[in-house]
Amino acid sequence: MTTPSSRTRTRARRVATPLAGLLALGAATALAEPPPAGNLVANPSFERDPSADWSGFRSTFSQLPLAPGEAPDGSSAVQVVAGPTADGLEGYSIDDAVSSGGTSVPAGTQFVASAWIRAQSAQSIGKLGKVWVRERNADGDLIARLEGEVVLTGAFQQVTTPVFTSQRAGSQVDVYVSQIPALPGDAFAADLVTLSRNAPPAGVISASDTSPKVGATVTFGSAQVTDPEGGAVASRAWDTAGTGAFADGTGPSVTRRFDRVGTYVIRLRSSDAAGATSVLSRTIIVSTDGLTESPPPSGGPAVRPSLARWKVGTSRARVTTARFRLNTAVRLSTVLERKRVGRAGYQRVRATKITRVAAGNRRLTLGRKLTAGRYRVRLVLRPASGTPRTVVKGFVIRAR
Ligand SMILES: [Ca+2]
Ligand SMILES: [Ca+2]
Repeated sequence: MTTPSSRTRTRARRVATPLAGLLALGAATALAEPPPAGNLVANPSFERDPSADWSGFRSTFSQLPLAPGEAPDGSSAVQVVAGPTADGLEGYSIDDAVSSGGTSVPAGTQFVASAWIRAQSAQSIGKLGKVWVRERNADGDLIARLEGEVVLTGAFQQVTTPVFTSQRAGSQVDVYVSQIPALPGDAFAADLVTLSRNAPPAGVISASDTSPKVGATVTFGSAQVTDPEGGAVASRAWDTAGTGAFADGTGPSVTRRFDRVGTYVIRLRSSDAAGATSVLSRTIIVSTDGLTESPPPSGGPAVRPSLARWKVGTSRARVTTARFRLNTAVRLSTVLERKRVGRAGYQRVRATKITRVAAGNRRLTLGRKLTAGRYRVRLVLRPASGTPRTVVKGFVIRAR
């Protein structure tokens, strides 16, 4: 059977003869409220030909002109007729032809959908009319969905979903209106379909020192973390200790002192007034000489390679290696430099060409039997998509 994730979208086809005279439907309806500000649905009220903006699932559909005052909004609705494969499980529906809610939606984004719906065939009365918010991945596979439902009568009724919160980053979110269960010959009419979105706070955590040395105290701020809808950020919780407990402060900024060399991830969980919640993070590398990573891109793509457990060490055989864990496959190149003794600047020791490196635990040989001195290694990480990143780390080879 066809699952919702693999729905075949059929182009709208004008029904040659509307279901005229099937029954005396169309009781007068109170006019709907105006569409909510920010309704994301194109052609939500079917005042123009729906074929460009809507597609059918096991159905055909057409614009339905209505008498003055009969349509909840304007002078037309849409008539959706069950096709031969409409059944009791998925019924039949009219779907937005493009994902109204977006094709790269952040996790934690809230959606509410609504529609006005009535039976348009005698045998549809008493069955369920539904409006859905649906989240799918980029391949179209279903992640989650949520419906509001009403028992169909001959009069338009408004049906609204509960608040749906998107589960994964990068999803596509759409809206559709269906009737379940269904048999061929069923029909419903719908009008004023709305989908509104409330995204969680987004932005960049600021750091008072992006290249801290051991012993530095760094202030992290949320001034650049704002709500996309323009509302206030209602709550904040910081995790500067890396415990995941978000128990390190609730103010606009926090401070942390770094007493050891290492890679630290600072997290900020923030919510808007409606409860849409995001977790943003910032990686800080603390070194002995203040060398550190390139700053995170402001508003850039989500995909960015990151390193964890980034260490440089020298074995007894005096092989100097860098060990780290990569969160994504990258093309990697390195440059090793040694500080000039008694002079400013560094001198290149060796460089590697670009190689493909898989995600996971990695170990790189930087050099063998390096002479004593102060070094730095620069890693340039280029993910398949997203922003390249440069990470620089200093280390010291002591005289034996
Ligand atoms: Ca309308
Ligand atoms: Ca918001």
